[in-house]
Amino acid sequence: MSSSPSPQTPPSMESLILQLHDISAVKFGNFKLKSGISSPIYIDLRLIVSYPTLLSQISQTLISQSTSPYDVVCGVPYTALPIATCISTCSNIPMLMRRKEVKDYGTAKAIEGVFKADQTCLIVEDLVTSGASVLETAGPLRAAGLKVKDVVVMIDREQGGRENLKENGIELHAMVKLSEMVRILKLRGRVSEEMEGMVLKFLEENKKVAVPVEVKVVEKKGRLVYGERVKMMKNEMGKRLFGVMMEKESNLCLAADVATAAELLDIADKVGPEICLLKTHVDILPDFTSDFGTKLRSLAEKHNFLIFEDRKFADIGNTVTMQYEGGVFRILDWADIVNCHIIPGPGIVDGLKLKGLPRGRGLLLLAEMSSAGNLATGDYTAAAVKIAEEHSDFVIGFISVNPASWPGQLNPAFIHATPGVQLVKGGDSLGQQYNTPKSVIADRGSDIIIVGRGIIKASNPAEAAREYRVQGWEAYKASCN
Ligand code: 5BU
Repeated sequence: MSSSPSPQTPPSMESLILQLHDISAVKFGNFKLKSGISSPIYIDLRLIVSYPTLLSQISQTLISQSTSPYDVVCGVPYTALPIATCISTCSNIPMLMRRKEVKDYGTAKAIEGVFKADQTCLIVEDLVTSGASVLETAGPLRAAGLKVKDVVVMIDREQGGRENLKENGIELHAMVKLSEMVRILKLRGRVSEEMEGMVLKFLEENKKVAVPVEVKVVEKKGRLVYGERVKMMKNEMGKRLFGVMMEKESNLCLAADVATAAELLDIADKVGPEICLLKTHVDILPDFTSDFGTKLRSLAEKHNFLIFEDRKFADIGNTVTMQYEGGVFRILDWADIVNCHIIPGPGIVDGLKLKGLPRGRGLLLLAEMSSAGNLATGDYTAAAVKIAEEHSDFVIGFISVNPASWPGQLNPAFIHATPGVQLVKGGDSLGQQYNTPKSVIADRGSDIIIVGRGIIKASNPAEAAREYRVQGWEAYKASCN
């Protein structure tokens, strides 16, 4: 490398660009990009870790960009991590790290480091094409409550990143644009005029690289109201559920885990006015009789709630058709909604849909669970989202715990129902973990609180249910503003 200015003096842009060319971080020729298209220019900024002076100079140049004030910095993994570290140590501003592998934002830590919600985080990136990688980092930072307004980047490839980021409330500050960089290299005799022309033509022809839908994140300004979301729901039962929630101003589901069918019908009648949904475990009722479904349905009609049998189907498609329709319980006849694990793969949804869709039923997928140490995390949760999208005629949403922290934007058509809710945070002796109605609805982005023992063990279950309903609904209204 040529002699460089001291690390304290920001070097000229031209010197930085020439140094990047010297170390072959910028190459010209014919390269096949990850997207499959051929490019006359290739940029590999991973190399800069081997050139500490250059790394430090680049970091200083990035700090000198004028952005909104920030409290913490976070590099987009992996190439920008050392740059962010340099920025942090030079400016004495704390750094955060986003874990790339952790998709289980519900329970595991997606963000490492110390911060407070409402602090502003500056994102640091090496190269921006569409802006998708920046958005993948902005998502979990915002889910953790941080504000993300700016990203500083070494090179802007001018292929739509600036616009895509702007749409998501993030301003791009680039050290240099790709076209400027090539112009400087041509002026300095590093590339021919012909090559400059090829690169400019390539940029012109590839101006807009779209961001995949799943990584678009919008700043959490307030959630869409149920009245808007109901229009996006494809399944009729899902539409009805949104309807009941709005009519009754209730996002409360009672988990009616009582000792007998008689008690269940009794509590359903008492708590009915407060709930949008009543959840059963029909296989725990010793006095189940074949008219149970008819009796429960008449209470559901009387109080305008839907019935959700928490059966958690988990077998192959063919078997679940029989479990859903047949046996002693004949769940299909009386349950508006059932749920299933996705461990067997999408065939389980096909099986349940075969029976349920013609009867106008809906399905919730278990994307997360509330119990400590459960395995419905990360890629499993992501797979549930994918299956739901592919079966949105039948799937109405998810059993989830912290949907606000899932990567990417949530599809507002889907309803999230969350178990593990009590008025105070805590747990039981068998692994259940409780969050409050407010934290579940307002912070974790869920729609429905599922409450069992918080209501059924209360001295006055109807009164307790009213309290849960009011808290849940207030949290929903607050999160819409
Ligand atoms: P509780 O009494 O509020 O802890 O009851 C919770 C209910 O939700 C109970 O019926 C469970 O079977 C159900 N549940 C849950 O607690 N956690 C989960 O992840 C799922 C269901 Br899925």
